Amino acid sequence: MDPRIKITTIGDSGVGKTSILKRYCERNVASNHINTTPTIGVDYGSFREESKAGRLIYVDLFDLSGKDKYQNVRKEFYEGTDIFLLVFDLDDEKSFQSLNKWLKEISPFVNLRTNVCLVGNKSDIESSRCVSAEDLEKFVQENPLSQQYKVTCMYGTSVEDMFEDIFCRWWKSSV
Ligand SMILES: Nc1nc2c(ncn2[C@@H]2O[C@H](COP(=O)(O)OP(=O)(O)O)[C@@H](O)[C@H]2O)c(=O)[nH]1
Ligand SMILES: [Mg+2]
Repeated sequence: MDPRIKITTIGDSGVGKTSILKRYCERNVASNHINTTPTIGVDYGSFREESKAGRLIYVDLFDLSGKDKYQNVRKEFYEGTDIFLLVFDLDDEKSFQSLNKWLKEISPFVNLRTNVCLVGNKSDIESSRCVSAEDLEKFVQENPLSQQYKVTCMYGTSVEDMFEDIFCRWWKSSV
């Protein structure tokens, strides 16, 4: 299998897509604060990962703006995506309600080999969490998702752990 994978982020504006990618790409930087500016159309990153067994993977990462006006721009980048990160904000009900709209938008670009991973971000905000575990479970049951993750960009290693899990699964599926 091609050791190059394309990962594309989708989800409403403000859910933390850029923060997740920055948190991962800058994981060696000791900081609990990440500055992001609203994504204009698309941001792109590329990096190389190596498994403990020495296997390589080259990752092309497309961070797309969730704003309506960039819908046509986004469609130019969906083709050939291996893994979609479908991101919502655990603290923002509206971003959860939008998930179906996002699945519909990417559906022409999803085939049997495509993974769609659901990512609930901002797990650090406990007090006002408005997406219930039941609603989340129901959504997961009703939709063809490969995995689901809960992460926070504020501290800890949840984002790093998520990418590690994604890459491990990829290596396993390509033996
Ligand atoms: N509390 C909290 N805020 C976050 C987290 N991730 C991102 N944010 C904030 O959410 C806002 C939008 O983030 P951004 O990455 O630009 O969202 P995007 O529009 O989806 O790319 C920024 O103010 C971030 O600092 C998180 O895990 N926890
Ligand atoms: Mg962004």
